[in-house]
Amino acid sequence: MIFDIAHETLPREELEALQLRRLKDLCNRVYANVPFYRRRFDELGITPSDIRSLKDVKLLPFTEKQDLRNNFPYGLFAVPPQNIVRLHASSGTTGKATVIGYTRRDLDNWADLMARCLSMAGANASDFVHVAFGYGLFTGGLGAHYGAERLGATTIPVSGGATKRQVQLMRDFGATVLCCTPSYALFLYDAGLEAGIDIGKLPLRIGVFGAEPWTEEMRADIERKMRIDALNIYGLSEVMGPGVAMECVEAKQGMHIQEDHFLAEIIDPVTGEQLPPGATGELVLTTLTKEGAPLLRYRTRDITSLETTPCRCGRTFVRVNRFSGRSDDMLIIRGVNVFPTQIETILLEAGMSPHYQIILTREGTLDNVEVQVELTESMFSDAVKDLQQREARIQKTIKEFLGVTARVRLVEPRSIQRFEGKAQRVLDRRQM
Ligand code: DLL
Repeated sequence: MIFDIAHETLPREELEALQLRRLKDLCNRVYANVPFYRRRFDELGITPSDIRSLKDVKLLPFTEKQDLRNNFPYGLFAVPPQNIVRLHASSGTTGKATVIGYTRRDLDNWADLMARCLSMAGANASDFVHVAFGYGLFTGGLGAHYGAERLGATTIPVSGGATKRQVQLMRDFGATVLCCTPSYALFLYDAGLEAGIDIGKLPLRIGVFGAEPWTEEMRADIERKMRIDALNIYGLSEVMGPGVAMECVEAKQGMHIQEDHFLAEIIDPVTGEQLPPGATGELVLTTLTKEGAPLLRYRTRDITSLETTPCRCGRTFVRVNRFSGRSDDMLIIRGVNVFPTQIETILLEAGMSPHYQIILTREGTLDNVEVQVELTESMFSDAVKDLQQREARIQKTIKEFLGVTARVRLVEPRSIQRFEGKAQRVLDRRQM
């Protein structure tokens, strides 16, 4: 079923007319209300009235994660505080996270868009939706939650953690839709088997999985083990949260971008030039309808291409293909975003040497992180007990500030390889 047939099947011409109307309105709003954007427009010598066609989007300035950090916390909001009814933030709590504010209308649109996504996956009002994305500042849990409610489904707000209990709840409550990261889905499956519950034999029929990269092979594995349709969902906190794009169950070939709310471009990540249809590059998104924290040409850093051929599901929205990577060094560890520099900051604040390496491995279905850091000469002579305490302290700080459990290992001075050029801080040995 198509949840919002009027919008999701709009003929291209009408869709583009709607996008242009919304883009013009957006430019007027940010020019009038966000000094940051007004300055950018002025610097580029443009005004909102220069946007006459969708092609003119090229004239507009990009927005980057750093711009949100520089304007932390509320500098890019376009409405007064009394109109903001919710905040979310991306991980990275060492002071400068990225903070997003939603008006009532933003939340309403988000719920609609997530309801569309669940419906694209084949869910309906009779479903029992088990939401195992984290609830909190992360957008996954609450995003899926309000979408499931909007769809009219029975929503089960479980959040993450307590894995064995989750499987029991899935069995007892008769979950038919599971929302979580793909790696967690596999973890749930294994935990179920250990507890004597085979998820493949439960009524579960749909998985809505995202927030981290995964592969076609992983999809096949999940679908075979759990006997479900496993669909890919995309989003990012800065742009809204989950629901920016979603795969349809009919084709399972790329995620439809909700183009009536988001204008998508693919650019060359080095030159910033727009690339022709079908080319691979960085996805750039403009939030056409957001009121609280609208963004012009947000650089997602996600590398992909757009698929414009008609889809058999009947939706007219273009699709993004599976992401092949990122154009920055952000790591996604069990669905949590981490920049190596955040770990570095913690190490340095703990008085450690600046020589460290982050090693990622995959044990079974889950990511493991080890942070190796060199002791300074003076620490090297410390008692073993002191060193262990130091390791434990750093581990705790990483968990507290970044939300990931890392194993910290202090190693001998000068034992980590030195590099002549750019240091290779991350060894990603995960094989997906
Ligand atoms: O991960 C929002 C989300 C929640 C999406 C639940 C889907 C489901 P952030 O924490 O801001 O937001 O991380 C956004 O995660 O730029 C991508 O690099 C990555 N990502 C999200 N979905 C996918 C996906 C949420 N389906 C960043 N495939 C994005 C690959 C994904 N990468």
